[in-house]
Formats: sequence, structure tokens, C-alpha cells
Amino acid sequence: MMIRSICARRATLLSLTAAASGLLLQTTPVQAEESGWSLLNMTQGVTDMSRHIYDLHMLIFWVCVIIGAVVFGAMFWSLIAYRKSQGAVPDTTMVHNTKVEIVWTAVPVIILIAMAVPAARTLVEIEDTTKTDLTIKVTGFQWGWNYEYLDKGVTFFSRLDRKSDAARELGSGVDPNTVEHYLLNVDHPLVVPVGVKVRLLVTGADVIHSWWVPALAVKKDGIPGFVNEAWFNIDADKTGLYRGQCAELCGRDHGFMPIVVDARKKEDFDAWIAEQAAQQKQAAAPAGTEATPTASAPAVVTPAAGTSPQAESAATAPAAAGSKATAVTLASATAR
Ligand SMILES: [Cu+2]
Repeated sequence: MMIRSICARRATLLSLTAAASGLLLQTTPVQAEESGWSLLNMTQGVTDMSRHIYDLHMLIFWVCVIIGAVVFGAMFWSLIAYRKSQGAVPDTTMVHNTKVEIVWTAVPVIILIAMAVPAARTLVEIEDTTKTDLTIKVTGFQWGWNYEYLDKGVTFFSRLDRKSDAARELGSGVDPNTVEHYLLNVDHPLVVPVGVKVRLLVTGADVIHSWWVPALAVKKDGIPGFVNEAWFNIDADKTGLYRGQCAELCGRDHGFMPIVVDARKKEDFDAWIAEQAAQQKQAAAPAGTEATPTASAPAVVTPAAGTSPQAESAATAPAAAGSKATAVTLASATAR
């Protein structure tokens, strides 16, 4: 346990300082479904990037395991084999021995530099937000998310689904075990295409949040006044739902702002975005023009500048069948 925590700390430190490898350790990607022991490990995810991060993580992990085994092995062997009761006499030539000092400084430095190579390479890849085909602005607020498909005319709020929301109330009488994906479901998932490099611009409307979806290997802070970038490109054959949560303690309901990404085929996504754009355009039309929202329309709200987005969201989301969708003019609330 101790070895593990030391290793974990060391691995984090190393990846942060962009450490890396000439150490010829290779991990074989496990293709099996995640279950049992593999649940203790990080996910391999559904993108090339997530697999690269997983491989880096395993590489550093095994380096740490080997270092731990060698160091603790030597330590315990010395303690046992050279104990006083066996007549061992201290070897004082080791104290302030220049050769030894040089060796035990140089060896860790070489290991660190070797680990820095793959870590730096992966970090550069993570930061490469060029050549993206779709940009989505993600704004965290207390306590939900707003997604804005830039240049597509589509924006909506995404918040905890109503069933989870009802069940979480004290004395609700609802057994959370009966709620599917309890606290991990939202009313309107973020819909994205597979096989497309999607760029996220992450920010915060009030306090710091963090948009985290493990399967996509994206965990990016949404900080008010700042725009952070992230990207993902989901494997073309990996359509489906991917879940995540806010990963920054952001207030009372921090635990109740999950994320759901709905990865669809490119053509399905194109059809969806066209439909949403048409609906929102119609809803935004001047008074007198009838809007005809459908039950599938995302919750669209109109927080006036200065008003609290969550209050608006709570009051108006989700858009029920027959209700009149309102135009989204979030820009005033979140624009910098
Ligand atoms: Cu948050």
C-alpha cells in the first residue's frame, strides 16, 4: 500500500513535470471488458488519446513497481541478513562515500529523464487542439452545464435528470436503487459525432468547475474569466453514452451535476444538429411567429444578463411537450 501510494505520487509528479522513457517496458492493452480487478485501474477509454494516456500510466506504474521492489527488497534483505544478532558490523566506508553519492544521484536522474520522454510526448498530444472539426463551448454553472455549438446556432442546458433529482431529496420516499443511473443521468446529453475531432472550450459562469469524462480522457477546469481548451476524437465504432461528473468541488450541489456524452454516427449527428438549429431558430423568431417545439427539444432558457442560470434552468428545464421553447441568449450571461 505504501509502495503504491509512493509510486502514485511519484507518477503524478513525473507526468506533471513532463518526465519519460527509454525504459523498454511495454504494456499490452487489455481488450477485455472492464470488470473485477480492472475496475481498480483507470479506464482505457474510447479514444486514441485515452489509450495513450492509459499506456503512459501503465508504463510509469510498472517503473514504480520495479523501483519499489528493488528498493524495499534491498532494504529488507539488508535488515534481515545483516542484523546485529548475526554479528554484523557496520560498514562505515559507505558514509560520505563520493562514488556512492554520485551513483545514487545519477541513477534516479537518468530514470526521471527516461520517463520524461513519453510523458512530454503525451502532454503535447493532449494540448494539440489544432485541426478540429467541431467546437463546443462548455460552461459550468452551479449546478449544471451549458453547451453551445459554436457557429451552429445550437445551445442548451444540461442538468441532473428529474428522477435522480427527486430521489435525492431528503424524505422523497424514492429508493435511489430503483433509479437508473442514479445521479449519473442528465436531461439533455451533449451530443457529439464519432470519428470527428471535437474541440471543447471550457469555462465557468460562477465558480470553478471541471468537465470530466473518463472514457474520453478529458478533465478540464472551467474557470470564470478563462477559456480552457480540450479535445477528443471518439473511435468511429464507439457510439453510445459516456458518463462523467463535475470534478471540482463547486458548492453545495457539486455532486449533482453529472455529464452525459451521447456519441452518434456523423450522419445522425448532422441530422440532430440541423433539427436543433431549426427549432432554436424558430423559437428565437420575433413575437408573432409561432414556434413549434417538440418533446425532444432540449431545455432552452433565456437567462437575462445578471440572473442566476441555475434558477432559470430549474424553472424552465426540461422543455415539456407543448411548451414554448424560448430563445437562448446565454451570450450575455457567459460572454467575456
Ligand atoms: Cu461543478
